[in-house]
Amino acid sequence: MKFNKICVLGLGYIGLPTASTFAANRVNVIGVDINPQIVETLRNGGIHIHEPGLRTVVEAALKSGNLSIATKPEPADAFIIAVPTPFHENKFGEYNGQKYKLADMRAVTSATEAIIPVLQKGNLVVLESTSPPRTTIELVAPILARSGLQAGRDFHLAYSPERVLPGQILRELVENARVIGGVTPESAQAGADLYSIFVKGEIVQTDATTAEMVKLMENTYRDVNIAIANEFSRLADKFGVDVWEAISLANRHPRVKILSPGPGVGGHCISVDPWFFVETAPELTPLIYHSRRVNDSQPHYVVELIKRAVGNLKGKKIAALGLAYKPDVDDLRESPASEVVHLLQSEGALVKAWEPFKPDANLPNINMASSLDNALQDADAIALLVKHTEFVNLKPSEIASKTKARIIVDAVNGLKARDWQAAGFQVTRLGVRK
Ligand code: SAJ
Repeated sequence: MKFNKICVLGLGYIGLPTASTFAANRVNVIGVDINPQIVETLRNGGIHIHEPGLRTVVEAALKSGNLSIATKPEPADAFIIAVPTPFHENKFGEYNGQKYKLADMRAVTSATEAIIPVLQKGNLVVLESTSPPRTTIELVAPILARSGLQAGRDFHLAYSPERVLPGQILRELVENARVIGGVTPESAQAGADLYSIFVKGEIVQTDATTAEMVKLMENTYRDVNIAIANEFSRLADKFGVDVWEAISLANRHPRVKILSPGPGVGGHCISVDPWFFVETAPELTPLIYHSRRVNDSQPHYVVELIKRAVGNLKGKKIAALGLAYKPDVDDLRESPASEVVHLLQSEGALVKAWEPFKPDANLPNINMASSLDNALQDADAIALLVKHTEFVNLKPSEIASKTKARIIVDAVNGLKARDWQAAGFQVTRLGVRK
């Protein structure tokens, strides 16, 4: 199949890089977003998300005329839906007394509906949004059928998950293997034709529900593995073992690859996607459910650790280093570090948070420091919550000269305990009680 014009619905972390990458490959792309602010920003040459290299690619795409921004879809050869699938804020499911979160599919529904008036025979529609299994055939196909055209007969329909890592999106978009699941083999082939415009990784074809499940399995696999690493950190603490040493020794086994414990699992993917399995099959997913619970409770565990080091938190001044959801990114969404800060505050601590990747973040109920020095000033204790490279490289003696705090809690294995002890600090580490 040939593609002269593509319409990308949703210009967020996935849609915008995807639209610009197609445009960079000389395809005529209409980028659609229903948020007038996003449309306005992009049309004025701005960009609303932070991702290394993205600004340059978007600017070039707009300047070349290959990318234009609109609020509604236009007729095209292919439509890509890349809108968010968050949770419902106030709606929960329940199974055997256990509450679980529910996917909010309203954005997928309305993006799909927006395609109906412009859908033509022979088109391709691809859903990229992470979705519960069977969404393509049970939600998207019936909505599009309202156009009078039938998926698999009159137009192609496929699901293709994005698998890019925030911070490396532009490179991974091109280099990663791509799974395309069609509602028919012809639909999968049409999807493969589309992505082969820029994908250099392997393109593998399958059916739509398999492709949906693949995406959820990848992130769930990671979540469950992080959960066991977090449990190991608690066990090591109980038994007087250094979990980091134990993990590195266990990982010398040729078939073992234990991940890293930390303050919890954040971001908008791994902490979200496993719930899509729980929601659609709660009776089959006790392991997935409990892994989510373990990871969600890890910020509480870190607060207990800080209490052990500091004592009663009431009135204690704590410098929190890092608020991002993982190292060396500026994304603060669903961040376990922020959760730790909130929990510390709820116990009466006075927290000043320093996030070098977003110093002017405006988060509800978080007191941001203007600099590292500002965070350390007057602090009674320091909590390292994100393993940013610049924190790992901090010089203990320099820090000692900037603060009266002599207690440091390391929740991410970011510090060489011996160096900090030599500089006069009492070091408490996650997963270590020796
Ligand atoms: N984390 C740990 N321990 C680890 C690894 C990660 O506690 O050993 C924590 C991180 O600190 C972070 C969270 O888990 O809070 C998630 O970070 P991540 O780097 O594992 O993943 P994401 O959420 O940035 O991106 C994931 C990726 N999926 C997988 O690696 C299977 C990415 O490829 C997906 O495209 C992305 O989710 C997505 O969009 O679904």
